[in-house]
Amino acid sequence: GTAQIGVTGLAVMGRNLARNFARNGYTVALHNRTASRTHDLVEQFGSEGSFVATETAEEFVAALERPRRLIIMVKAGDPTDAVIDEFAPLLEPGDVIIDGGNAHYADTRRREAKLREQGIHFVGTGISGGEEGALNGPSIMPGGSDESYESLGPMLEKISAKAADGSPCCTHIGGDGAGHFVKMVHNGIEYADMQLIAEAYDLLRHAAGYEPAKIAEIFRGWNTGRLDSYLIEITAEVLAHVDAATGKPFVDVVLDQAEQKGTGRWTVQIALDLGVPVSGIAEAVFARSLSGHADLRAVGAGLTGPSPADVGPLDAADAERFAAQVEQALYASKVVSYTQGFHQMQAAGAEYGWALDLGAIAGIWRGGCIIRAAFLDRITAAYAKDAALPSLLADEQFAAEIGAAQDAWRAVVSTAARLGVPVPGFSTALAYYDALRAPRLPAALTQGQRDFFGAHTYRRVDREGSFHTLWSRDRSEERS
Ligand code: NBP
Repeated sequence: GTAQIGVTGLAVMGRNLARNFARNGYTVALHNRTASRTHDLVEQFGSEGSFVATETAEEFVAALERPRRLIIMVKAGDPTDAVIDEFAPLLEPGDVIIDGGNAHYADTRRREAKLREQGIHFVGTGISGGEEGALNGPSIMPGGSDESYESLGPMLEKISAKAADGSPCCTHIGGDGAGHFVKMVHNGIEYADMQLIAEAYDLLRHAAGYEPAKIAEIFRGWNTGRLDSYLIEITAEVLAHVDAATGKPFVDVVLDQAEQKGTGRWTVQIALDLGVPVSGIAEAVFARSLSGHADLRAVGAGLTGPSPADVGPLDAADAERFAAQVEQALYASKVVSYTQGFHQMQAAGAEYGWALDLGAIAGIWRGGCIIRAAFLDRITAAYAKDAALPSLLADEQFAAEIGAAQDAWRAVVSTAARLGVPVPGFSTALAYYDALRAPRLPAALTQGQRDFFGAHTYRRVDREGSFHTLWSRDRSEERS
């Protein structure tokens, strides 16, 4: 065969990825369960580069140069296993299967282990950026063996997005499921970012009393500063949009029930298993879930409490001051949610033996993906200064920035509480920050309660060992 790469699964993502490879000068073998998709691609886009259309699995494998590299871009889950089972028997040791779908990292670990027995490299690869990114340059997060990256890496780097400094948004993440794990956390952080932006909007709308068009302007202003990011940019676009049918702001005609596909939920589920507090991501997932419970919200409509309408909008000067405070609260909360997401990756690296380069991971999110942002350079810089940074909040610059933002952050959270505007993201981030700062936590009391009802024991601040108090007897203490 002559094709340097093959793509099987030619729906939107696979088709665009195949075109991206071809536009970058690679010969691309094409395959899809339903052959018409393959022929459609060649008919419509054949002139963009060199394609080899194939119909059967045997033809597809035969079209590939050795070692063979084939990308699976089918629906995640059972279809991925079905395709692996179809192709694996046709492959030889040294060949590389890349799964570019949104697989759960545990599935990737299982598939990698199984194919490794056959000498086949299985590279679970996170790909972010949707169909646009797949065509013009996504952020790419490949896991799998070091050896597989040697032959595959340069091709993936070539088709990836490029950051402002020209570096590719692709790096070898780590062994087996590391790529899909990191892609999952990326999505979790995306949920948190979106929730924080939504809360900022809600406060500007209801506490400051601004209209969506004005808020769009404010976001455009923020987008020239430290919050410069794709999500802030598109938020301004959405807020400025007017519904053609009604002439109302678009955001006012959309049903306020957010949906989700599940990667945010995975991030939180796994964080619970790893024992990592990712409260910002969790609140974002819960906020979407709560929004969808129309029944509960109907109950809530009858509950008493303050509302911004009782207070009325702020006067112009106060509204402007408040908007500046919201920017600070948003930035500080964002730093906290990235801190939590990076903690989760660090913990997973230790759990699964992945040597994750957290600075490089921030680096490849600078282009192509949904959370691309100027801010990521700062994270890369923090890890460049100290690769073993225990937390992003241990970085002097982040700590100083949050320190400077905190008065405004506290003012915003208390204003929200006073007016009855829900800000789960802002307030959980602040609670995390304050919990880390606290010289003593009430966890001591929790331990006492656990010992009381379940003899779960506790440790003391002044002596080594585990202790139990004989609560139902004379309340003397024994070593356990
Ligand atoms: P879909 O997720 O809609 O999957 C459609 C493709 O899967 C078609 O090629 C279909 O073949 C194939 N397929 C199915 Br379904 N069952 C199969 C089976 N049993 N055997 C062989 N092929 C099977 O496509 P997509 O939206 O392009 O996404 C592809 C992957 O990329 C997914 O894992 C997705 O989660 C991931 N992803 C998507 C995005 C995005 O923005 N859409 C972003 C990043 C990653 P057919 O044509 O014969 O039905």
